[in-house]
Amino acid sequence: LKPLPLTGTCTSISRSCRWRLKSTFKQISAISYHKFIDFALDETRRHTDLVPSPIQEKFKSMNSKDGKTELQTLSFQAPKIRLFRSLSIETEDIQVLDFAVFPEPEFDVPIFCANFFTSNRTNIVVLDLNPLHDVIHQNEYKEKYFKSLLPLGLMYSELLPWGGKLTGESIKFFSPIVIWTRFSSSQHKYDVLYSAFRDYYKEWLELIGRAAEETDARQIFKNREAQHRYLTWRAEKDPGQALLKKLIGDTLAKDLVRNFLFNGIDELGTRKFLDYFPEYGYEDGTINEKRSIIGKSFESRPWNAKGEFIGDIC
Ligand code: BLA
Repeated sequence: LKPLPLTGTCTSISRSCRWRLKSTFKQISAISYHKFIDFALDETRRHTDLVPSPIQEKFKSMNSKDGKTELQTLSFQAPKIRLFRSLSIETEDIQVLDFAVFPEPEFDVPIFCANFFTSNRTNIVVLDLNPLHDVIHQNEYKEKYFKSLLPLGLMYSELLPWGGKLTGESIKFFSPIVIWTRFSSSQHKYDVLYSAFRDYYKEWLELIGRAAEETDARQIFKNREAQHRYLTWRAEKDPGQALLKKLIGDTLAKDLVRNFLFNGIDELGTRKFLDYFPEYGYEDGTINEKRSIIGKSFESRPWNAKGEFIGDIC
C-alpha cells in the first residue's frame, strides 16, 4: 500500500485508494481459526487413529440462506473418543470456531471445549476442559484432573483475563482452569489464544491417553448421564443459537445443534431438559426461553490460584 497523500481532505482520497485501505484493515482484523483445527487434527493423529464419524456425511456442507457463507464441519471418532467435531464459520464480518471433543462414557475425562466468536467489535472466548463431574463442592474429580493443570491455567488466565459477568448457570460446566475472556482484535491476543489452545489440547490428549477404561457399570452410567446433561444444557441454551438460526434458518439450525454439535442427546440418555434443569419449567410444562434464571453473574474469576471456588452461588 502506497502512503496516503498528506494533503487534502478525506474526500480527496481516490476510490481505489479507499478500497486498498479498506482491504488492508480487513486483512488486519480478519482472523482465521482454521489453523487451530489443523493443529488439533495433526496432534490427535499423532496419538490415535481418527475415522470419519457417521454424522459427517449429513452435515458435510451447509450454506447460509443468502448463499454468502459456508459453514464448515468436521467430525471423527477414535478409540476412547466418542466424537471429535468442529464447526467453523468465516465471513468478512464474523469468524466462529466451535470445537469440542467428547470421550466415550467409559472414560470420565473432561470434555475439550473451545468456543471462539470474533466480530469487528469484539472477541468472545471460552477455552476449557469442561469437567464431567462436580469440581465446585467436591475435591476428588478436581484433584484427579485439574490439580496438575492449575499452573497452566493460572498463566493463561493472567494473559487472557476474566471476561466479566456471564450466564450464571454456565459456571457449573466450567473448570478451575477455564479461560473465559473478551478482547478487541489484536495479533498479540490471537497468538496468545493459539498458544493456550495448543497447550490445553495437548494436555487433554495426555489425559485421554492415560485414562484407564472404567469397568464398573454404575460409574459408566454416571459418566454417560453427566455427558448427557451437558449436551442437553448446551443444545438448549448455547449462546450461538440465535446467530446460527439467522444464518441457516430455524429448522437447519436446530438439526445442526441437536444432531451435530451436541450429538448424543438421543443415544446417551432419555432425560429431558426440564428433568435436569427444572428451574426453567413453566407450569404448563414448557421451557422458559430465557438463557438464565440466575442472571448474569461472576464479575471476576470465581476460582483462586489453588483451584478453590470463591464465587457466591451454587
Ligand atoms: C457468547 N458464548 C458466549 C458467552 C459464553 C459462551 C459464556 C457469553 C454470554 C453468556 O454469558 O452466556 C460460551 N457458554 C459458552 C460455552 C458454554 C457455556 C462454551 O455455557 C459451555 C458450557 N458461539 C458459538 C457459536 C456461535 C457463537 C457456534 O459457539 C455462533 C454461530 C456466538 N457466543 C456467540 C455470540 C455471543 C456468544 C454471538 C454473544 C451473544 C450473547 O452474549 O448472547
